[in-house]
Amino acid sequence: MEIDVLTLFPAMFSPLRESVVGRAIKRGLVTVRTWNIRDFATDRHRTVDDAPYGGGGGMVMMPQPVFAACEAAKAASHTPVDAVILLSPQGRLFCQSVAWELSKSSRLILICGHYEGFDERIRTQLATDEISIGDYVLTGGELPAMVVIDAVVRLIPGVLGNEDSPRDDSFASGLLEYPQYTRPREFRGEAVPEVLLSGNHEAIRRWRRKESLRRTLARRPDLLEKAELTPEDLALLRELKEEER
Ligand code: 4G1
Repeated sequence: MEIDVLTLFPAMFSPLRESVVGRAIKRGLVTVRTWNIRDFATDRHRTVDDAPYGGGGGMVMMPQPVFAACEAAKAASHTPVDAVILLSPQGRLFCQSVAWELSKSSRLILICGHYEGFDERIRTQLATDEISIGDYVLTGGELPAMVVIDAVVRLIPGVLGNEDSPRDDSFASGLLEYPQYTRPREFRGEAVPEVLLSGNHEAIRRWRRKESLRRTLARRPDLLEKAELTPEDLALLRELKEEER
C-alpha cells in the first residue's frame, strides 16, 4: 500500500518509522510519503492560510497549495489513487469497519488540516472521503492521520508477525476484551482467577465470554446493542443480571 500525507508538519510523522508500521515500511509492504503543503505555496512568504470571506476571524487553509501538493503526490507514483481523504471533525466517524475498508486500498492520500479548517473547494473538488477520529478539539489533522495509518496498516496481510489474518480484537466480536493475566500467580495480594489455572478449556472459554459480557455491559452498553449475541451469551447475560440482585 502507498500512503501520501499532505501536511504542514511532515516531521510529526517520524514516529511511524517505529514499531509495527516502521517494520512494514522497512519490509516494503507500505510506503509512506509526506508532502509539505508549504512547499507548494507560490508567494514569497510561502502563505498557506488566509482570512475567511464573510469575516468572522480565524484563518482557513487556501486551496491552491493543497491542490498543488496533491497533484505532486499523485504524480509520484503510477498506482491509481483509491481515495483522497480529508481528516476533519466533520468526517464520518473512524472505526474498525472503516479501517478494514481502507486496508483493501492500493493507494491513499491523506490531507491534514490546520487553523480553522479547509477552504470548501478542497472538500468539493479534491477529497473523495472525509474522516473524523472523534469528537474533541485538536490543533491539526496530523494525529488523526497517524491513527488512521496505524489502524489500517496493521490489517494489511503480512504486516503482523503471524502470517494468518490479524486477530479481530474485541471489536470484531463487538465486545470488550476479558481480563488477562500473566505470571506471577499472585501479585501484591491479588491472585489470578482459579479457573484460568484449571486447564479446563471449556470452563476457561465460558469464563472469558462471561467477563467480556460483564465488562461490555458495565462500560460500553452501546456495543452490546449492536453485538451478535448467541443463545449462550443471552444466558450469561441473564446470570450477570441475577448476580446484580
Ligand atoms: C469543531 C478532531 C472543531 C479534530 C468541533 C478529530 C473539533 C481530524 C480531526 C474541532 C480534527 C470539533 C479529527 C477541531 C481536526 C482544522 C485543524 C480542524 C484542526 C481541527 C469536535 C480543529 N479527526 N481539527 N478543529 O478540532 O482536524 O480528523
